[in-house]
Amino acid sequence: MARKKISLIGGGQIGGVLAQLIAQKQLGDVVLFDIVEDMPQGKTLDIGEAARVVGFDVRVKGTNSYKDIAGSDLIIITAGLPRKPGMSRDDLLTTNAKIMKSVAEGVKENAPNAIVIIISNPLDAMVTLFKKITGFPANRVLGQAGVLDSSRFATFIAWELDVSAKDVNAMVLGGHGDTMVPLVRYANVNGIPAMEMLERKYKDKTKAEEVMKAMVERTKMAGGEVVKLLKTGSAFYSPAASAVAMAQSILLDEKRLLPACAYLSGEFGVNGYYVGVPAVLGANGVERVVELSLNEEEQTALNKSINAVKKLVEDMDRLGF
Ligand code: TXD
Repeated sequence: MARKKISLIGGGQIGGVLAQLIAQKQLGDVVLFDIVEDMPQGKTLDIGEAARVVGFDVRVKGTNSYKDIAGSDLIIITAGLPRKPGMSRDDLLTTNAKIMKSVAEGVKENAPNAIVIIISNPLDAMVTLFKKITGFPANRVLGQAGVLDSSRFATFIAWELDVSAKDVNAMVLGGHGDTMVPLVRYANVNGIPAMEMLERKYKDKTKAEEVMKAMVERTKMAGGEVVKLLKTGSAFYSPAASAVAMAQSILLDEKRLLPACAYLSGEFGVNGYYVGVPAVLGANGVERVVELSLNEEEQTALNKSINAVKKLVEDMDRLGF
């Protein structure tokens, strides 16, 4: 079987880690594209020279030409500026929409059959714009946010309960912004509700609720927490790892059920918008969106998040994108 080809548009912090992880996992040959001359070539040379010591056979190539992405099975886009301290993701809209426009045109012309995962912020708007410019079918255009937001939530729960993060399942739905919706009621440790374990730990329902609330708030602000510490950019190790989990599910047709920024055609009562929802990811990209029952409080929070996404998309339309 021929190797898969994965192109990464944007060779910055996340792009570099993506290239390294994909090579180490041997998911396929990697092309790292950036507009900065020599930088992607330098990074991929460095990553590639570890082939012997790590033990991988896939090839990793850096480029400044879109022609090199031809024939890609999968493309991951990180092109765009990251946040600086004090900025919200939405503050990046104008700058990154311009960048996304040129990227979408480059991808449409050179790799029209690829499945595309977008990471650039503001995420929900960038996915919407990419889909609009390329006209690619909805199943082949998706965004990464929920896997990371959910990993953050699950990891905080694992640290708090002193259990392996591998046994914690916790999902975050909605847009990739401050209105995201961590689903407390569904959070569990190998099936045991996380709230039940917290109540046993503290022997006090109110205290358990306070601790959970703090973890929910930390999850919502987790991106900003990292930005504040790094000062020069935003999180990149965990976003890259999250996109690789999605890429692997698609490339190996694992059909994992992961929260993804997916196009809704009536699911969750939403039509024609990209929102973070549970989705089955396989060889056809987003193979289906999975609905789940929400109580009134959860539905209200999700509606609020969906409205924030709609407003962002309207702002983008008004700016002429
Ligand atoms: O979970 C998520 N979705 C995210 C998203 C989590 C963290 C950060 N997230 C966003 O990803 C972040 O807000 C940014 O919008 C992107 C990329 O973050 P990264 O940390 O990798 O940013 P860098 O290091 O600045 O890299 C961006 C690269 C840089 O090398 C630029 O030269 C390049 O993008 N760039 C371009 N590449 C191709 N084409 C064009 N036009 C272009 N313009 C800039």
